[in-house]
Amino acid sequence: MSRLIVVSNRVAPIQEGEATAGGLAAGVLDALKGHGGVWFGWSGEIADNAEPQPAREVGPITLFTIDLSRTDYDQYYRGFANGVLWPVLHYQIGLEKYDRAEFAGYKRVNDLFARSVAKLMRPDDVVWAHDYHLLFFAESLRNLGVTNRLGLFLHIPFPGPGTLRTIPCHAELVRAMCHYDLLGFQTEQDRAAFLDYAIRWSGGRMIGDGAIAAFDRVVKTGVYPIGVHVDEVRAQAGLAANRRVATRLRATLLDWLILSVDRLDYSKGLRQRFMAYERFLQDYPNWHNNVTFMQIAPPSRGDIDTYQEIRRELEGEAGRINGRFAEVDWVPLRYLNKSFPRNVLMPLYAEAQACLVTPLRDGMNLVAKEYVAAQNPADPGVLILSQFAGAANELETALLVNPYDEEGMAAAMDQAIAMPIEERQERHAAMIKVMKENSLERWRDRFQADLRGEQS
Ligand code: GDG
Repeated sequence: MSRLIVVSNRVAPIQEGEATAGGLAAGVLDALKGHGGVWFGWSGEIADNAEPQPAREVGPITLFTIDLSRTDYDQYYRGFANGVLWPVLHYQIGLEKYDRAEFAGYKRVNDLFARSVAKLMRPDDVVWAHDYHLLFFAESLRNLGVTNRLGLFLHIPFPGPGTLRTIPCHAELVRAMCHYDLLGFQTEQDRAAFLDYAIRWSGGRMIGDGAIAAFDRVVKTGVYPIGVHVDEVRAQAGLAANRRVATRLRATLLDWLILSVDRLDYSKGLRQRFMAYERFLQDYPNWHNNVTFMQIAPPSRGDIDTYQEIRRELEGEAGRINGRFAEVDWVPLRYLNKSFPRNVLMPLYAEAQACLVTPLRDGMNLVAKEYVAAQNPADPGVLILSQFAGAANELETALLVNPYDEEGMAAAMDQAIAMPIEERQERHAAMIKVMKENSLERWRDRFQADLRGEQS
């Protein structure tokens, strides 16, 4: 089989024998472990004379990383990727901060990645790029004369043309994406939005089997919902050695635990969720003293203004809600602005009778799937899930909510806590069935088969 080269903004810190990572990293590692291959990306370091680092071998995987200069980091990563693409692709156009120099910096770093990867490439290698940081990467490689098969999987949503067109360089973005051979999306809605733009605004033409002809190229598009290792999550959640923190937590709880776990990001709908919980405490006083809502929110992108603002805002709201409802022996909201090792997190999922996953938009949302996977099938908890998470397309028996509807979310919390065991079991079994079908292995294998032009 031809060699696989994976390219992503960051290369996950991997060590042999380490507990399996989540999401992207787990899928990529699986894909590379099988037949070996190369993983290329930014080292996470900022250096004035950015030079590629020496290769590092981890089992059959060769890791290549590159440092970024301060200007590249500011323009490519903080600027265009996280100040324009992240908000707009999550439909948050009010947060978009476009700057031409930053867009130029984004393309410059895509060129830098392409030049570095081109040096490593053999004639029959296939390249699998990940996410919104690398929309220009294929065009950069083509400009260097590379003709290998190139695919991109977009982990985040793709919005309709009305939203995308608020990005001043929208036409260039879509043209650049068409230099890939395969574009993978999380949901049919994302793929349809891309095709809508490509056909109505770029003169593209459907040619069957999800492929379009545009810009003198043929691009195949596909839907590949990312999954989790269901059995592995359940095993991690139940392992006695992992359960110490969960046991300590349980000892401090009065009865019910509602849990949320999200990177501290405005797309995750944390402020709306806090408001909905306040509404729940106000409208359903019968649960007072019995319910605890715990929000775990590891800080992320802390050097970007909008992320500092949401952090300040949530700290204020958590204090205000507790000030309003807490009793001497009951703190209704616990807000933990820190991360936990994965093997501690999975037992925490198992401990919670309900999980609130209510992003305003999300490509997939793996927390929702991990929570379901971690449950005891005989006495499972209830997933309350935003209809705007990609996962809602598969997890139809979750309690689906609109994250902009505080009363609706409050009612769902009440329904979740009061739900009879038979209904919980039924809903959970249906979700596990879908998740086993759409596993992480299937995501990895289907994308690679399509990228290599094989039958999946
Ligand atoms: C992007 C897309 C898409 C969270 N807190 C801790 C921790 N986590 C882990 C979770 C989960 C992962 O991080 C988060 O994944 P999500 O899918 O929820 O969200 P994003 O980070 O925004 O990921 C998303 C995903 O890519 C994959 O395609 O689903 O839509 O935005 O695995 O468990 N892990 C540890 N400690 C924590 O405190 N160890």
